[in-house]
Amino acid sequence: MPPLALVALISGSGSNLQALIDATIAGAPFRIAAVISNRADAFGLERAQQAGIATEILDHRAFADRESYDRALMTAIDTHAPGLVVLAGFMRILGEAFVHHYQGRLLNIHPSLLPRFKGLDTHRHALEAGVRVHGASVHFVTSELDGGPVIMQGEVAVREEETPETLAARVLQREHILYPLSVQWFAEGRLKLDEGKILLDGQPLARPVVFDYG
Ligand code: NHR
Ligand code: GAR
Repeated sequence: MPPLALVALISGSGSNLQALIDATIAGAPFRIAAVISNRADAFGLERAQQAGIATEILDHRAFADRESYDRALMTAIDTHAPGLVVLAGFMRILGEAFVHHYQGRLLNIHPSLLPRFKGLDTHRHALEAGVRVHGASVHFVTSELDGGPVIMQGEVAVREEETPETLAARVLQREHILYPLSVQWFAEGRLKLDEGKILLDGQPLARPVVFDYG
């Protein structure tokens, strides 16, 4: 079986992209066909070029509305005929038509233990809420923002004198384990979305697979 082709969407540093690149170098059963960024200055573009991966910049500001941006993004992605699209620190909300087009083959990694702390600035919100445990989640994307079914989570214990920055750094380390593993399971055909529910190895997933910090 040829390895699964995926397209990664990024906006920034691309450290999650790097974790995926490193997994492919280590023999994971997928390949990154292209990296698309909505920002020309995203460092992840350099990571991709370094790895010999095709890159494209698609600046949302050049489009009249969200629908036309989403359409251009779909066209750019589908050139590569990917079996999976991953959001890797991608910062633009995607519309209904986009999400529907990639239904069951669109993943996101979000820096919180969903359903808590959807949206942006999650580490600050987690500290303000006084939680003892924080983390990251990999989920299938649906049109409900950060609301799609969760596959996998990695927990991080919140320490004394934590700042959003120190917390973000430790959550990011967990992300770099979670995302390549989720993509590997998908590539192996172990992970599927079936009528809005996750199947792992053909069985409904009652709750996310959690990697705790203990
Ligand atoms: N699209 C859909 N339909 N569903 C999801 O679950 C999505 C999505 C697009 C991106 C990532 C998400 C995250 O992990 C994601 C999940 C951006 C925003 C946002 O508010 C919110 C959540 C996420 C990504 N973006 C602003 C917007 O107007 C722009 C913010 C900026 O550019 O800095 O699109 O957290
Ligand atoms: C990661 O923490 C990712 O979960 C988060 O941004 C960071 C990107 O880091 N994503 C979002 O907040 C999406 N709204 P990276 O560019 O180094 O992978």
